[in-house]
Amino acid sequence: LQDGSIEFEEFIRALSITSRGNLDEKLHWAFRLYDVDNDGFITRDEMYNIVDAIYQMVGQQPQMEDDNTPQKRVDKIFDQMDKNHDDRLTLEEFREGSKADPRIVQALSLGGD
Ligand SMILES: [Ca+2]
Ligand SMILES: [Ca+2]
Repeated sequence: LQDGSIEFEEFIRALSITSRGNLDEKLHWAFRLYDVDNDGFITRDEMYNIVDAIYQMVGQQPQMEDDNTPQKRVDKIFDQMDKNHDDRLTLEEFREGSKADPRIVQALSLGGD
């Protein structure tokens, strides 16, 4: 049984795929990556798993400053993206939210071509 986390290699492969294509394609890939159980919604837990994995992958230790922990980052992303406040993101919310704020794209490690 999966615990909601994904294999590290699978994650790297997915990220390298997202490094190609236009932003729409990247966002679609990212959405599917974050939607671990494939139910069409990204929950806070699902996003936290990925953001936490990114932190570990880049060797970045969570800082003592509140804004820079994976949990705070996820909360911030949800505050901005989850327009109807149901604690889950649709592809539409994810896509619109990402386009509205380039810093989110960066936070999701999709930017920086
Ligand atoms: Ca899901
Ligand atoms: Ca929502």
